Amino acid sequence: MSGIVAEKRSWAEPYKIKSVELLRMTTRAERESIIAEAGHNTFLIKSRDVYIDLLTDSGTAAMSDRQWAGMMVGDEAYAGSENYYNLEAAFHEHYGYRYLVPTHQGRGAENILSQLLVKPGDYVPGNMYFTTTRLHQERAGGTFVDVIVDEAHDPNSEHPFKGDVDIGKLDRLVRQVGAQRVPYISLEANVNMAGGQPFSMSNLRELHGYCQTHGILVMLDGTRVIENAYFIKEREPGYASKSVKSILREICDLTDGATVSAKKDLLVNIGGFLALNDEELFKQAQNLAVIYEGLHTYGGLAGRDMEAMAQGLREAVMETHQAARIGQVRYLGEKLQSAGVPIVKPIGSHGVFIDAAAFLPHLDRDEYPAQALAAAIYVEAGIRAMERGNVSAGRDPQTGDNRRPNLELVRLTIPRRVYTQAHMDVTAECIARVHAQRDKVGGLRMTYEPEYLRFFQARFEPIAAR
Ligand code: P61
Repeated sequence: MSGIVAEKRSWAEPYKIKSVELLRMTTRAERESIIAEAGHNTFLIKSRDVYIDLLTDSGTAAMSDRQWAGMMVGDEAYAGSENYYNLEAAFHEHYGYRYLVPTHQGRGAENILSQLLVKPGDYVPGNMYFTTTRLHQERAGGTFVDVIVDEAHDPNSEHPFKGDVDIGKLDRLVRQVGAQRVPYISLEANVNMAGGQPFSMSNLRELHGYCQTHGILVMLDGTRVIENAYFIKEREPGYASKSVKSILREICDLTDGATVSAKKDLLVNIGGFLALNDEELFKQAQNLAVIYEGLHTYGGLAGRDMEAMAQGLREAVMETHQAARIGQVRYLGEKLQSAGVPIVKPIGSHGVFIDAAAFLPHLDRDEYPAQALAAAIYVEAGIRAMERGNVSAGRDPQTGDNRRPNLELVRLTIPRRVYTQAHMDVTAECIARVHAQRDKVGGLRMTYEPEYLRFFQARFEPIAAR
């Protein structure tokens, strides 16, 4: 392919559409009462009331015809399902870890890993927190310590690898508490809370060396590791001619295991797994799996789900898929940038993250600007986004205070293979309209706060008009 078409449409979809799902339009008046009823929390809106659903890229992908065909060869035996062995073969080929424990989704794997490795009083460093990951570490008695590079906390930094670990920060922690109190580092690929930002291979190699010297395991959160591999190919010197498949293997070979939510990279609606290289740990993990997930050859999944996951993995490592996926996100991000909307830079892999603090500078962080902005975007056009700021960060377990993270973001998350370029255009136009009237967006007060992962179920009301 050559010429203008190939240049301008380099991310064109490598598939065509065979089946569609009809959407329902609502009026602004309907949406105003829907958001009030939902306590100004987009997690509490019914899907039928949403036009374009950018809440999450988790479990929302469109499956291919081959994945649907795989669903028909589900072997629903309680033990030893054929689909487990098919998944295991794809897993060995593409990730290369020795042992696989399927789980119902990512947090099932996080629960098992944290229970296995974290003891009360331990510290678990990580390249920024993720909500469920940190909660499982804390419930096992550990304390999470953020060791990501400073640039990750700055929405305007153009650092190409904002997911990198600051080895100096890690070393300070290890010197302070002793390596025996640090069972592993939790290394997330394409760091979600930072805006979908990758780590570099050179940083991983240095981390691997450091951790080997100190007897600390490197546990990957591989939920979006294939997208991270694509960024390495695009951005890191020496990787342009390597395949995404080989970069993925190189990443996994430098880590000791992984927790994965298959609902993202792997193009399925449900599923996850824990990957390990150590045989003893694997046996213990299989044993915990029967308490929390189901037998170790299905881990809470139907046989057909495992078959769809195996096929999803084969499709996820295709470069044409990644080019279209990341290209579409970038298309939306660039449109928003040219409309003057403040977003996290560089544009990440799974969504465009609006800088709500810059968007609504008149609101205090304890008036929840990102929560208020997500609600305003819904009212404007029926587009559902997600708060990723003060509400998501929760409270410090020691002091009970809001953590007030530096990043106060609204995530426009793009499901894989679901929406068209016109949907991206409509989204950008909607956000630009809200931006033009940003002074009118008022703050919120929290009226109900659940104890764990409060952002899912919290309720808010508008603070009286200013
Ligand atoms: C998401 F608002 N992510 O991004 P599970 N690791 C990573 C994830 O992104 C992830 C999990 C582990 C979701 C769903 C979700 O605060 C939230 O399969 C990097 O969801 O159990 C999930 O995987 C957990 C949304 C999760 C949230 C937690 O939309």
